[in-house]
Amino acid sequence: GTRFDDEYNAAVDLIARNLAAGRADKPAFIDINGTHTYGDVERLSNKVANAMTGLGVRREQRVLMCMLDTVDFVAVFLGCIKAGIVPVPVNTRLTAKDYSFMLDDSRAAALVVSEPLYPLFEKDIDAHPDLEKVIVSGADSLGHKSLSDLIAGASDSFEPERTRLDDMCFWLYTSGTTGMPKGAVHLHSHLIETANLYAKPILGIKEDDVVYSAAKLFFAYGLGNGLTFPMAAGATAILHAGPPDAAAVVSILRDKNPTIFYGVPTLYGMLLASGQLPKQGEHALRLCTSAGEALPAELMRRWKEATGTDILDGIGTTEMLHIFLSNSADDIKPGTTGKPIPGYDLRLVDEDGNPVPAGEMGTLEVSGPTSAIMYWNQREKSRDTFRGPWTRTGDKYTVDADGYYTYAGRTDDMMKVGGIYVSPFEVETAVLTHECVLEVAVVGQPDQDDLVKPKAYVVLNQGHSASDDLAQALIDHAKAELAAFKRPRWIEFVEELPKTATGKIQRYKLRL
Ligand code: 3SK
Repeated sequence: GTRFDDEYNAAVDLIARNLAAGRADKPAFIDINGTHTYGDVERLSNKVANAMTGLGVRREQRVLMCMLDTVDFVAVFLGCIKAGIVPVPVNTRLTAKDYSFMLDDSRAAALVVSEPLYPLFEKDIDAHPDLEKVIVSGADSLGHKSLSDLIAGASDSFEPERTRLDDMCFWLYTSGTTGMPKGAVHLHSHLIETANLYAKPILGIKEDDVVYSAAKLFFAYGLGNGLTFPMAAGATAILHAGPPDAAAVVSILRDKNPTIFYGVPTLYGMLLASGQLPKQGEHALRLCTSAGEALPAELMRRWKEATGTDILDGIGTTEMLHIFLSNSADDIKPGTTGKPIPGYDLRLVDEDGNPVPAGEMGTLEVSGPTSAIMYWNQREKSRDTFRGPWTRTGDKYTVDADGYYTYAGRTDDMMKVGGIYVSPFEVETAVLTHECVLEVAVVGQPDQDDLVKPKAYVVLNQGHSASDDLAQALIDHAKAELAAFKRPRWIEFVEELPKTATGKIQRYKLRL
């Protein structure tokens, strides 16, 4: 076919640059199964590309990936991209209902799922008309195709699909205030752009870095941290398949010697509370990053005191793929999100979309080369977010005379819990199905570390009275309906909820 000037394949680039630099035998990823070199990543991703195309998955079709952080994730993500297939990594902590929606919304032709997560798909696996192949990664393939068998049987050389810079490359789902998640569509050019604009200049990532991201690869934040950035620089990434609890993270920091650690504020709080953090001299860290929600200045100070390292707080979005506003190593202002990263333009606008006067609070809009092009099959929501060159974040900010941005909440009712968006409506729906509940409103409330968690204000049905046992029963009930991190942490029983004349709940009156 015709050769285009803008021919480019993101997976080919991320691997080939390392092979060309003589890094075929250099460790690229270290996971539960050992060390995988850049040469291994080339071969594994070629095998996945051959296996997928051999199964009949075609260019531009979607492959839903519900996978733990191991080299299999890397091989499937990059292998699909090499073949022009569109991987859609999804959060591994969601419910069967969420996955069912994503399979239908994406019309995925194949699903690759890590064995421990398969039960969440099992019940209605045959109910998705477009889903033709199910591939299980793990020791037991549970009656489906096994990723390791497919890999073992496939050739390790592959002629990549001739994609272009502006071709659809991968999607990432993001939650909305109402309704179900939206698939943000990203292009081949976006991955390397995030490395060039953020990781190289702001983190100064280099070949001799060893990175560890507690944020998993399925998050936009984790994908850049643990895959794009180390590969763009020829560095080494540690992948941990299990939950990033304090014990696991502490042992990685102590034993695996990462030089860059990427976390979220909730985790920094947990690590500090553990009392087990390695002191300076007991770890190899040179830099840490935080995103997901604003990092309280006090946590930053305590981390520096405990470990001797700085945390660079920044903000990105799934839509922009990675961080566009950040503190940097030589310019940290605690309690702020820092300054715009060169290559991105930022502005604060009012409700009509007009820039606000200097010093006033406004909604943050970003312009830059990594913006998703749309939400799949969501014209109205796409038009509302992707406004010409500007992408609307929904976050409110102020900027001071020196150019530092400070987070000031959301324009909608969304909360960030442990770095992930949670819709109050979804939590309310889960509480409301309890027989004792008449009405409920959920808002974010700061915990002891000043980090937001859901709190439910509940009006009880007649005949039921408030008690601690009932509060716990409501939390347990919601937890059974929701992904666990979305459960309310506190219940407050009230006589009535504040409402407008037309009956709309005024959540802002409940926020402290
Ligand atoms: O939550 C963030 O700040 C973030 C950072 C990088 C990439 C994606 C996101 C949502």
